[in-house]
Amino acid sequence: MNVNSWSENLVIEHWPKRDPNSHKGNHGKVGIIAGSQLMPGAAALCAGAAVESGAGLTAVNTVRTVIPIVAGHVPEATFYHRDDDLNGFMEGKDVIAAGPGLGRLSDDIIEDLITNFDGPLVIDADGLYELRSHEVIIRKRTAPLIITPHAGEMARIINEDIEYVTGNRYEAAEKLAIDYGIYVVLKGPETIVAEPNGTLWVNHTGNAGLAKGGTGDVLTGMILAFIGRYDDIQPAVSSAVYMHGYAADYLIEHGEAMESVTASKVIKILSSSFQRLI
Ligand code: B4P
Ligand code: MG
Repeated sequence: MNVNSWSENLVIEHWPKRDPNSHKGNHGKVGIIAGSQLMPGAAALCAGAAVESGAGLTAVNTVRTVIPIVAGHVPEATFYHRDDDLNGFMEGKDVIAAGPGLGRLSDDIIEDLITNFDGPLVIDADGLYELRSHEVIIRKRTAPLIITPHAGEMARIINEDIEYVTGNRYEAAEKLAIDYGIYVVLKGPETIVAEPNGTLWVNHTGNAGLAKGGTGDVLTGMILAFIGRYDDIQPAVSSAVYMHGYAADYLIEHGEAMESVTASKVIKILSSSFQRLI
């Protein structure tokens, strides 16, 4: 098994410097399909993390009543109604993430994206719920697909129990990545990024303060923004995972109790985390 560590040096080496002559179109036009009546925060956290991670243009597709809530947190974002034609939302996007707080009745959206969106697609959270039923269209897809399950979500996708996943993390991530031809980000302490060819990258930043609702939505927004800014998928995904954990570690260094780490605080400290590392 080919397991490598994604290190601080690799993050710095691959960091995409902002060209002084660049404009917003050069830094990724990213789309987020997230949030629902009872989970508006997932969309706000995901979009806030994308903006704070340097995305050039961030568009959010969510339900009508959630738009003012997300806009109140992320005024930089633009919005699309969930009921509107999905093709219009896909148009012009460099990368799309779907799933946080989406609710489990939105699987037609996931199917449509896997089939018709021709850029990198990140699927998380509720978007993963029926993933196994899409294996045929996933294998047919040629553009990159990145999935970000925690152990519980992974267990459902591969039809095993959670104990199997936690006891066989590397094997499970590698097998699914090769089988479906996708990138698998298996979250948890020491998050693993598996490439479609089976190469594994393990992350060593982060702490148990991240074991709290909403931090996964932040990671999805970061992965989305990083993919929009990098040339290659794996360095983007591994660096986003690294910086997400690094930011949580930085909170602890700044005197935050692990109990009081929140997803919103991770977003707030991203800027000084980037500043310190890069
Ligand atoms: P969900 O409703 O799916 O939880 P969530 O919204 O996905 O939370 P969030 O998006 O914030 O966190 P995520 O794990 O994605 O939970 C539904 C059910 O699934 C619950 O009943 C829950 O008990 C169960 N469940 C959830 N996670 C499980 C798990 N790992 N194993 C078994 N059952 C589980 O993202 C969290 C982020 O924090 C990731 O980046 C992760 O790597 C990081 N993180 C979490 N714990 C960490 C730790 N100890 N050290 C370092 N990093 C950690
Ligand atoms: Mg999650």
